[in-house]
Amino acid sequence: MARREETDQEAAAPPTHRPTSVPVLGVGMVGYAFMGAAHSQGWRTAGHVFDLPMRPALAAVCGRDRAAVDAAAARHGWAAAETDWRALIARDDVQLVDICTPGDSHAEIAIAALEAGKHVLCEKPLANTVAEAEAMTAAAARAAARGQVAMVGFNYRRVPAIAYARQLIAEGRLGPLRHVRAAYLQDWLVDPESPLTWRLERERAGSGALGDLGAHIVDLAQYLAGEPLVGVSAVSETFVRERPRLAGPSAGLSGAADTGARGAVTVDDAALFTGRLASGALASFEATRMAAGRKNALRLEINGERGSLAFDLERLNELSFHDHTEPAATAGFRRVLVTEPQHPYLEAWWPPGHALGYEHTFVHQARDLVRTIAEGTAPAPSFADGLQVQRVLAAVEESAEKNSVHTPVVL
Ligand code: SOE
Repeated sequence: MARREETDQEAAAPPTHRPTSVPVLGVGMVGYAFMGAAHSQGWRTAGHVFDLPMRPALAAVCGRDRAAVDAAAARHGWAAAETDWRALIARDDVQLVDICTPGDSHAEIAIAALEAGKHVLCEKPLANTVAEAEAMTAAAARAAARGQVAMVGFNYRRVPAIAYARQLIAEGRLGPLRHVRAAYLQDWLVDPESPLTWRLERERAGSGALGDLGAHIVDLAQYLAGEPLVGVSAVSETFVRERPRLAGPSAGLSGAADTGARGAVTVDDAALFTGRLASGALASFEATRMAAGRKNALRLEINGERGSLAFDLERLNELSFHDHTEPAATAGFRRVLVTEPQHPYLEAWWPPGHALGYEHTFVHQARDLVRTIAEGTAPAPSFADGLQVQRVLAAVEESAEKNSVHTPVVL
């Protein structure tokens, strides 16, 4: 049941303390920027909302700059701070390594952590190349034989409305699928003077909007459909090809100080691609950081023979459902408010109608990972799932390269 109002007696009773018999799961996190802050909140909160078989402990956070990582530890509630990820992995109070760094360090850190006997959570996309993702997946398979868990952080699977959409599709409420339509639209690069950060350099990020945003919608399309993409065709573009450099930790490779220097953008600003799923269903994708006015607009529509589902991350408590088996006179998309206790994850939160937010997806991710580790079940999404996404991204880039010469429209 959703958390109900306390009775007067309960409110007056002395605070009950959580059982201390639950074993501790020591977490060590590498990176402390946006994703580090979001993951920290998930680790802090999960054990206070869900009854978990292990209690996450924020043992240590790691970052290169001593002053900055000490400040991050204090701000986000980490017990210790390290400046070398190898020292973090070696800590006896760390059983799980959470990787929140740019993609160019995912493989090295994840493989070292797995080989050191730790569980791993790695931010998306899994890696910057298919080869790296393959090596990580092989290391995860070896580690699984030792009882270790490796998960990739596609957190949007843990939006209750998306998890519920997956349930409805798996139950057959849409029937055989015909289309998956996905877009992830942001606009933080519309200004050509937005600085050159690591996300705009291939060596650090692997790709641009494609890996940053496209990875999410590729994972969600395959997760919701329950089947992989088997072919893609793509176009991509870099509209702004150089930008001012920044100094400091978010700077690009050269980290040029305030010299006024400008650097080359070496990744895509936008990628549009179509795909075919294993069943023959068709899919279309848009990933861009140039959609002026769209802040975090991840939109999905799945069309089947018996009905359709639609979702917008900017209205993430809602799921639109059209049941095509209903009489046409009364059929149509209806808005399902996904806040009932029977909806995924909601049993632990608030009464119906008390909406959740973006940060709750990281609490759900922490809950699911702790349960997977305690129960010895297979992680989802696994590194193999992350490798499949990486293979789709590589195919998109290969197609976009070939399609750089479009079939001319004869005027
Ligand atoms: C890009 O700005 C970004 O931070 C992505 O990297 C995250 O994966 C997404 O959840 C929010 O937007």
